[in-house]
Parts: sequence; structure tokens; C-alpha cells
Amino acid sequence: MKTNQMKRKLAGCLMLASMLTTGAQALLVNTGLVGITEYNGWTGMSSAAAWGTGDAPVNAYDTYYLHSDDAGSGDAVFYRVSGSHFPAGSGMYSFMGTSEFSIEDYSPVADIETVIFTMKSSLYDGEWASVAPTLSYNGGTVDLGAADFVSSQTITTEYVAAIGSDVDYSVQSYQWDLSGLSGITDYTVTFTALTHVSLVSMQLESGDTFSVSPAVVPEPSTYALGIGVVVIGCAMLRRRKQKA
Ligand SMILES: [Ca+2]
Repeated sequence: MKTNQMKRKLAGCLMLASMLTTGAQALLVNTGLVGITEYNGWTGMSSAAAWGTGDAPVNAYDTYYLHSDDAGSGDAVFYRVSGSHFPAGSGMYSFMGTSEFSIEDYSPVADIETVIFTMKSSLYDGEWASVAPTLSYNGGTVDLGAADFVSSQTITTEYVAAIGSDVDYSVQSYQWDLSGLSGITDYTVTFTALTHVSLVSMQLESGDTFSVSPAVVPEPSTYALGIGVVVIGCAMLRRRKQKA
């Protein structure tokens, strides 16, 4: 009886830990949005992706655009507004200057209440890949500005075969609370990427029910502490189980 109880606790604990550390999933972060939601994912933004060029399909794009291509994606489009980043071997990259990018969704879920944007990109000289993104809606006529919540910003080092070396990547999430608004017919997330920064994957999620995503919390230190507590708690449970 006691062992079963312990097993259940351990299982729940491990599930919570996996929810907080989503590295093994296709998702960049597990936002846990509820209600009616839309997911858009760009999993590979290198030269191998199906980039479009020219003025299509909605606005006058500047040279490059890419429809969300991850399984289960909606109809949002990523595109370069200006600048010199181009689809390189490991991602959208530039050695010549900064670039401005937008992601547009022309068919948001009805009564949209929240948008969460996550970006994985390389660091350059330890700098973050971009300034905080802004959100505008209804043809850009209303600009909400920077996100309400910024997630903990995690850094990993990965070997990239395309360039034959290790690269430091960051994953950053931003969330907007749109619950006080109505009549949103489209929205756009816009951000700037620095020189020598490579954009490799992105995730744009939205929903008709606002709640603060567990993966997108205002206090990075609290978030890190939370994972630590879960991990330590699991380790203690496991040790107790082994003794029993
Ligand atoms: Ca849509």
C-alpha cells in the first residue's frame, strides 16, 4: 500500500519534471495552453526548408518567407521584413547586419486571448539573438508593444554538422495577455535579429483562454528554483523507494 502510494508520487513527480524540461520533445517549450488553441512551428529554418521568395502570399514580403512546417501547424507565415539574413546551412543567418522579421497569423482562433512566441537562435559574443518582440494586430493599426511575460532564457551548446563546430543556442519565450481586447482579426509578432545570429526554429501558439503558461513565467530565478525543487524531490522519493 505504502509502496503503491510512493510509486504514484514518483510517477507524478517524473511527469511534472518532464513537463518542466521539454528538451526531448519537438516543442521548444510545453506551454500547456488550454481551450481552443492554434499551434505553428518552424522546425528547420536552414536553406533546406521550403522558403518562398517574392511578394506572396499576403503582403509584400522582402525576399524570404516560410510557412509553419511542423506537424499540426496552422497557417502562420514567417518572413524577413528587411535586412540581410538569409537561409544558410544551419538557419536564417547574416554576417552583414541586423534584420527585422515578422510572423503573421491572418486567421486567429475566435476571441483570441493569448499569444506565446518562442524562438531558438544562436548567441553571438554571448549576446541574445534579438530585442524583445512586439505584437500588433488588425493590420498593424494597434501596436501592443513588448510581451507581458518573458520566460527564463535557457542556453544549450550543440554540435552543428553543417558548420562543423559547437554553437551556443538560447530559447526565449514571450507571452501576451489579450484577454482585455476584442475584435482581433489578425496579429503580427515582429522582432530584430543581430548580426551573426542564426535563427533555427520557432513556435507560435495562441488560444481563446488566457492563463500564464507554466513555461513562460515572469521570474526566471523562480522557474529555475522550481525545477531544482522537483528534481531534488524526485531524487529523494527514488532513494526512499529503493530503501523500501
Ligand atoms: Ca491561423
